[in-house]
Amino acid sequence: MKTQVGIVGAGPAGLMLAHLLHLQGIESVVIEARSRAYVEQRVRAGVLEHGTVELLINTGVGERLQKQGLRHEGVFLRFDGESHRIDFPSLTNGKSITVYGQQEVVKDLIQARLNAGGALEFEATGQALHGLETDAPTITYQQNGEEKTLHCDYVAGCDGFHGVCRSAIPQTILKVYERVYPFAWLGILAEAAPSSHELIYANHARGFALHSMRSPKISRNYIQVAPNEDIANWPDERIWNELQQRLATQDGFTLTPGPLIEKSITGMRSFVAEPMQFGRLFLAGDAAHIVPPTGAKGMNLAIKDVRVLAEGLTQAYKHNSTTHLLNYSSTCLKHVWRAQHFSYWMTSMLHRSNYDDPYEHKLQLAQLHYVCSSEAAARTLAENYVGL
Ligand code: RFL
Ligand code: PHB
Repeated sequence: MKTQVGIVGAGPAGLMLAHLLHLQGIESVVIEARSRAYVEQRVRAGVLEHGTVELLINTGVGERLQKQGLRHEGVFLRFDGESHRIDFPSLTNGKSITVYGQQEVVKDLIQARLNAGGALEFEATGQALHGLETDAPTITYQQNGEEKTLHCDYVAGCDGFHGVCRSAIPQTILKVYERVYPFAWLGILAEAAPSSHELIYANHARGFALHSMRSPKISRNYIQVAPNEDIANWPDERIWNELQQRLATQDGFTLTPGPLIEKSITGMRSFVAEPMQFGRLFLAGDAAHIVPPTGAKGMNLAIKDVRVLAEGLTQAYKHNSTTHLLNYSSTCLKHVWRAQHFSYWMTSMLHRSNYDDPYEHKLQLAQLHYVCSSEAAARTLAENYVGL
């Protein structure tokens, strides 16, 4: 098989790249390790930045998003039993965010890909990259018991944090920056009407909690737990009880419970691999960087990367200019590090990293009061949250 761009991974990064390239008349093949059903059901992100929403709409994949997405103009920060609202439009020249599940974005992009007649290979495993320093790289893999080879001009490594592409960059070249946090998130998806019309981020003595949603009938909640926590220790009732305690207010907020659809624990990590390019290989999204989910940045960053990559590839194919492509890594690392800082800052302000450290808690409260009382500080949160 031969194509122009070989894309490894059918997450938001890989699928959006294939879509943007298709709109420019550039051919690609997307190779995905899992099945279509698996990638369409995987519950993950929920918050789309203003620019992500605009891109999806402007490139023709925003129809369901416009019907089903929930436009939010603010979030609540909750601490000391009180809620404080950060208003996005007034602080960011009218911008907002949209709550729409990542798996819905993935479904929309898969549908667009299939409608366009583009190649999308599911259940393809054992990927290996070859000839990245030549102008004719190849990707080998297995599918249906057959050995296959894809010949291409460029390889896009969009295979997430646990993928194989990043390790194709020699250790002598790749520099990794990393922080692992001493806590994890236990997340639930529940058949329960949201108890607030906007997201609530809570700093509580018992640990962080987040109330989010997917639709008027489905809520999505998270609580901070120990990194090595066993999900078996968390029967549904204990989770609801803990959420209620951490989200409680002096004026009696009550959380509506309901049957769980999904429950899982995710570790929290900050990670950047530099450079994001090696020869003809370009890493995008979680394959190159991870942020803790507190700032809701991961998927949005993945989309930003492939926007830059699609532009670089378009310049290379249509205008015979590789300047954009050669600057790919340095261009992306600017937005990557901004999001790294914001995610780290939100995470540090809202979680208990040491329950025996009253000084840490006092500092967090001082920062939260500042964010909720100074317009300059509130704007810093708002403009980063809706996307710079
Ligand atoms: P993905 O989504 O991991 O997709 C990678 C794809 O590659 C496949 N793959 C391979 N395919 C072929 N060969 C191989 N060797 C392969 N190895 C892996 C995988 O099966 C998969 O289909 O990466 P991508 O596209 O870079 O997208 C990144 C986002 O998924 C991620 O950053 C977000 O989910 C992070 N995130 C959030 N981001 C936001 O923007 N807003 C949020 O509100 C938000 N909330 C979250 C989150 C992530 C969370 N978890 C579970 C980590 C909340 C949570 C709890
Ligand atoms: C979600 O709805 O899944 C969600 C919302 C906000 C975050 C992270 C996840 O910061």
